[in-house]
Amino acid sequence: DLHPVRRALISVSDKTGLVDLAKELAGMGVTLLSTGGSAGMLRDAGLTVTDVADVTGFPEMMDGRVKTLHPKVHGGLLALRDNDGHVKAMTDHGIDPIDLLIVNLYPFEETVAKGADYDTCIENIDIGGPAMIRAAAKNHAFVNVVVDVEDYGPLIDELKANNGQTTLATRKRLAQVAYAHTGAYDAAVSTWMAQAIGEDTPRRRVFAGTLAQGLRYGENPHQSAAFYRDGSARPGVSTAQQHQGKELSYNNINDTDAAFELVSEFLPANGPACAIIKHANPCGVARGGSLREAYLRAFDCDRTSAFGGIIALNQMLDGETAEEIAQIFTEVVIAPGADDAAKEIFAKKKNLRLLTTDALADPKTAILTYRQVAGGMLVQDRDNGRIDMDDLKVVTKRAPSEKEMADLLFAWTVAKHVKSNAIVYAKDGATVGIGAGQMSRVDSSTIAALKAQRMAEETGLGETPARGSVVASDAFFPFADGLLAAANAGATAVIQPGGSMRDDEVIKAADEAGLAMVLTGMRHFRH
Ligand code: 93A
Repeated sequence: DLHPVRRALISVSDKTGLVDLAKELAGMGVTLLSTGGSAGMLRDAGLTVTDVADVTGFPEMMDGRVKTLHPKVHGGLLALRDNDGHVKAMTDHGIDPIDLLIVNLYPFEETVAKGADYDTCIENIDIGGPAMIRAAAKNHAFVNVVVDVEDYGPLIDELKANNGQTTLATRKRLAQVAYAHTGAYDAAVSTWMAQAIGEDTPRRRVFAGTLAQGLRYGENPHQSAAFYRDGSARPGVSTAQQHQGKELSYNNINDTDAAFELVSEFLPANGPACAIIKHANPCGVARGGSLREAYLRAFDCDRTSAFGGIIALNQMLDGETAEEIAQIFTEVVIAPGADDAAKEIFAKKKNLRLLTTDALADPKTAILTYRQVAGGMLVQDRDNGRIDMDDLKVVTKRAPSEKEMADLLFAWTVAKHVKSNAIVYAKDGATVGIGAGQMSRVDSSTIAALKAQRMAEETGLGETPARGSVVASDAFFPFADGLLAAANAGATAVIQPGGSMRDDEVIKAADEAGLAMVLTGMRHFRH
């Protein structure tokens, strides 16, 4: 299944490594064909190149829209070398076989990212390139197709090791990558077009990704798994730099993402913030004071659960905070930077993974989120919903104090990142009890109050920190019972969307219990 490379066609937009590759090929006696810009560059480097225009007998025309779309090219790529009819067709029409195709496409996504106008984006849709890539990939029995600069080196190595030939296994692998490449390219075009023409629900939608890393296993050891990037390069776990520790696992990546998205809600300008995540839910979040204090107060919320957790910080990790974090076992720490003192302290904790990003994630970036269901995908805008003071409606006789209001907004922000039904108690800019993921809101309330009680025991507080706290609910209280549970636990103020048929009943109960309550008019389900 070895097949020789005698004739190569080179047509690349990204000309990185091109000359070195072509020199190696020429050195092995491979004939080089090439299109305008690529041919010019190779000639400038002193190489002998045949213009594709001379092969086809047609000049490149229509601003380059038609360069390689010709039977002399496509016949050379598609002909089965062991098929008499195909061989006769080649002879009859003067078509020479092409054994190697080196193509990378017009930079469509880069053009869109630069904010180019509609016509410029359209002009950057490559047609001839994908046509050749798909042809060469189909004929991988004989033809090699290379679409990634990173494959140049291994290709040359293989040709050298096999006397100018490649194996069928290599050509199959290259073909698989090639089809993913053209597929992703058209996915990018289609995604851009949907947006450009204002189509929120296009009849067809495509998704694409590039392997970031293979994972040892998935959510459980019997599931294989991998991590793919979507090309958006959003700050977070997909772009972070890992300084130490074992490879991230599937669950680590999922939890680290949840932690970083949550902590990114808190602007560094408003002070340090820390979120500790277990199983994609926060088990403690705090803001204000020093970074070390924010960590310690997040930790205090649920010390037991924080063990083996994932910590996200909204500011550069410093030595004194690292010192505290190093006291217990933590899986991952992610922050927008870490100073030398922090790195030195962590260096002694071999199992701790330290990740740094260049920036926090912008919680307002409009992106789509996807969820798989049997036979399909659910697509929605990411929950970018945010409220400020103007959106809040005080519905009780008593209005929240300034301090209560600050804690209400904090608790509400955290609740957005807690699996529904979410109940979050907060006090002095820190969570003191979180109830997550229950099927009944009352159960979430009970668990949150229980957690606050547990916090009192773990930290040696005289009474439950729920006393004098505020409480957030991600969706409305359908009955007064959930609200009363919060009042009984000691909460003094409540934030919730409102909108229940029994709002009046719930408001009346709040008034009777002396609670201050604000309605957001916005819900934060998270399932
Ligand atoms: O406009 S095209 O879609 N029409 C073509 O026939 C064609 N053939 C190759 N673009 C075409 N290409 C692309 O030109 C290649 O995919 C590559 O990205 C680029 C290389 O052009 P040059 O060698 O002139 O820099």
